[in-house]
Amino acid sequence: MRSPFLLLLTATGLALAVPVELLENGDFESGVLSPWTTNSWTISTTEPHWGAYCAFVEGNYWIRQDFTPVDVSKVVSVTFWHRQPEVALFGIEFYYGQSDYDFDIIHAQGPDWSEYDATYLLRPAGNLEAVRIWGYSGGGPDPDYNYLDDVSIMYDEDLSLDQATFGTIKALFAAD
Ligand SMILES: [Ca+2]
Repeated sequence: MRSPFLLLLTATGLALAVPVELLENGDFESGVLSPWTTNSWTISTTEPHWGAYCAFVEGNYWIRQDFTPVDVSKVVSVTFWHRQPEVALFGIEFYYGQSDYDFDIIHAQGPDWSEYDATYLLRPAGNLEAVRIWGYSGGGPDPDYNYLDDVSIMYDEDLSLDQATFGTIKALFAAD
């Protein structure tokens, strides 16, 4: 679906800004965790959201990916798929420096795979350099299982956050 639209934009001679994926192996389809780092998560083949692999942990442990720092105002989306059978909560952290980070709690949406959009948790300014996602412990009598798949951070060096909305598309059509 993407190609015809991009070709159309190219044909009109407009500047072409294509968001790029900042994370590597966000779908875990390499079959190993690298370049993710962790203190307990493992690769799992149990009902991944997509493909053959996802990441899994039991308990309150983290999985993290570092990348070359980018202007956070040009990050257009942070999304991931998460499955937590016990439907409790989990944590997410965004790093803007080695020890400069924000921690937020996200409540699980349901026992099955759910897509989460964490874009709203980003700061308006700064250099984003890592994301870290936590499991949890407690919350009920069942095992504290967490599954993670299809983690994505999209970055567009040509667009600011407010421009990188559907308003940009509308403006393009209005220009005709
Ligand atoms: Ca996968």
